[in-house]
Amino acid sequence: MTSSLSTSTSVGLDEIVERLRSVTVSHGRPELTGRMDDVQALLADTSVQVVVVGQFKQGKSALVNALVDAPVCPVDDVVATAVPTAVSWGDQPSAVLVTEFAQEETSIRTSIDPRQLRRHVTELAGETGFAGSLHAEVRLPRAFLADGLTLVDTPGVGRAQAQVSTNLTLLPHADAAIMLSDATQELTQPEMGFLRQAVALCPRVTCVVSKIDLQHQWRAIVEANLEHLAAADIDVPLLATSALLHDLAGREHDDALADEARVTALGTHLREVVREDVLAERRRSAVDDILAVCEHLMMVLQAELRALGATSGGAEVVRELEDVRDLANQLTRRSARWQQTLSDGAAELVSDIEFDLRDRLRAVGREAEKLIDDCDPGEVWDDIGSWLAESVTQAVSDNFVWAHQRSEHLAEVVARHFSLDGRAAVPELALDGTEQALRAIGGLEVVRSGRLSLGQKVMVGMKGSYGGILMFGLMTSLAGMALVNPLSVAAGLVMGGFAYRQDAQQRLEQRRNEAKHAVRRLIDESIFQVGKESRDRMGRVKRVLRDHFSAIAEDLKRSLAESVRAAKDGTALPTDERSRRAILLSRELREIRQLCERASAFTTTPPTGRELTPA
Ligand SMILES: Nc1nc2c(ncn2[C@@H]2O[C@H](COP(=O)(O)OP(=O)(O)OP(=O)(O)O)[C@@H](O)[C@H]2O)c(=O)[nH]1
Ligand SMILES: [Mg+2]
Repeated sequence: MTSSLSTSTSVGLDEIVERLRSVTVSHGRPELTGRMDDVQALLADTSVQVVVVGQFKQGKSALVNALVDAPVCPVDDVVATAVPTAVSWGDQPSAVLVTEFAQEETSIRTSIDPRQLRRHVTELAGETGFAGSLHAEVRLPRAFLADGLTLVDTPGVGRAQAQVSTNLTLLPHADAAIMLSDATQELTQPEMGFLRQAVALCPRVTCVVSKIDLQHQWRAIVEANLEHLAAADIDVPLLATSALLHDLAGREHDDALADEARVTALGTHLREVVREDVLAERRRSAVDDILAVCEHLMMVLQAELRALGATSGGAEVVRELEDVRDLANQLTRRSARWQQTLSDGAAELVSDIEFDLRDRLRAVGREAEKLIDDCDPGEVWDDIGSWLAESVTQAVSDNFVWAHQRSEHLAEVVARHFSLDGRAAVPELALDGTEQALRAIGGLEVVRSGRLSLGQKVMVGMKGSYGGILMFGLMTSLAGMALVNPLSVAAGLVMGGFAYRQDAQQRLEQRRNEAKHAVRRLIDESIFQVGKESRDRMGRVKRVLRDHFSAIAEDLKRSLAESVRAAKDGTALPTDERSRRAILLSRELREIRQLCERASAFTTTPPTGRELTPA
């Protein structure tokens, strides 16, 4: 067992990884070598994906174009973006349409002419006929993208409810997000709702007030938005831009106008703050892995050193070996508890999520009933239907986001079983779209409009007036008048009107009852369908976590077995070789410790200032 370690103070993280990797090779630990390969790949990855999200027509595509200084994403007053489009660096302009299938690894890639993107990524494309999800990948030779930045233009939220879900599913995989809201008005309720979800799913969200050229008072809008963010306790930077002015400034080579457009400032923020933060986090995660691998290696070295330190052949050797075995068993028991934590945690999670879903949807139901009590549902049933669809979608996606956060928390709790200081990697969890669950919900039943035809109105009135004429006619006939006389006809008219009004009230009540029943049925069905989907989803999350942590448990088991083996080997050595071996191992141990320390120093780099104000 020799090592190629040397002590140098100016060693970079890559070099530490390289050295540690060679130690894992010399120790014959392929699983640890594999982990170091992953760390190398992580450090080599400088790509940073930023998704641009926001409501419909806020200028998302125009902003992406302004940032890359090229008319790549289709911008239009009417025709909307329908397919997420990732724009990244390439030495030649190119575009590919990618269809992915959820249950399969395969995807279909079709090259297209980048100038024809409009035909493929907007509403003009129509349905693809594929069941999978579609996105486009565009490559451009632009300096702004050269160091790995990828901008993803997305369909606007708000036109189709399903879009909320598609955009939400993009967020957990993205490194950062830009949430756009134009300067024509302050952040709206739905925008705040979406922003809250975005912040929960994506670690670096930047708010952008777009189209400031349209609004003289844009600073007031920015101020108001900052207040909304503070009131909602959302701590994200907020910038203001105008893609239009940026474009104009570019064409006229007007630097002052370019400054006013502020798109360059946003670009600088993305590259210098957001990108740096992403890379720093990658470094932190690499350091965590390095420390974990060091721990595994040191465990084996320490076990052998202890065994070597024992007096040869005596009872001390046996005791040392037993100690190492004890330690091994203790650690195995500790890590065995993770399975229990995972299954208990997952069961608790399922019931909490179901409770949360029921709670949210029932609240929507109660609000709908209140609305129905205040109106004639027959007249505004379509409006109630759209309100209900929007509210159910919001409630379900809030529930999905919450479930996602809870699952991530569960992964962290399980991870604590694997290391003394709770440092173990947690897997990335995907957020499933809500559309599957929402699609399964049947529509809202129709409630009659309550409008009567002229014939029906006459019939209702006649029923009342006939009774009136008869009653008064009989009374007046006692006074010697004819059955149908002016008095009895007048009474008939009054009673006819009364009957009509009473009947209308009864029919309104009936419609309200029908409407409330329809709402209750829809809410119950939503709870059932979404609950089913939610249980399936938790099953998937549990499988991902179990596979991930089983692999970590395997590594730990291997290190423990190695420790016992190394201790045995150590005790079996003749006395004269023992001290030589002990010197070698101590040096190796010291060197690994030094690598650990140096690696740890990389996580203490001061964070870059992220506060940016638009003024
Ligand atoms: N005045 C002005 N108009 C802008 C600006 N940015 C975008 N627009 C206009 O706003 C409209 C919508 O712009 P898009 O970039 O297509 O908006 P979007 O958010 O991508 O829209 P969807 O993808 O359909 O949701 C277009 O008519 C643009 O010309 C801007 O900075 N200033
Ligand atoms: Mg667009």
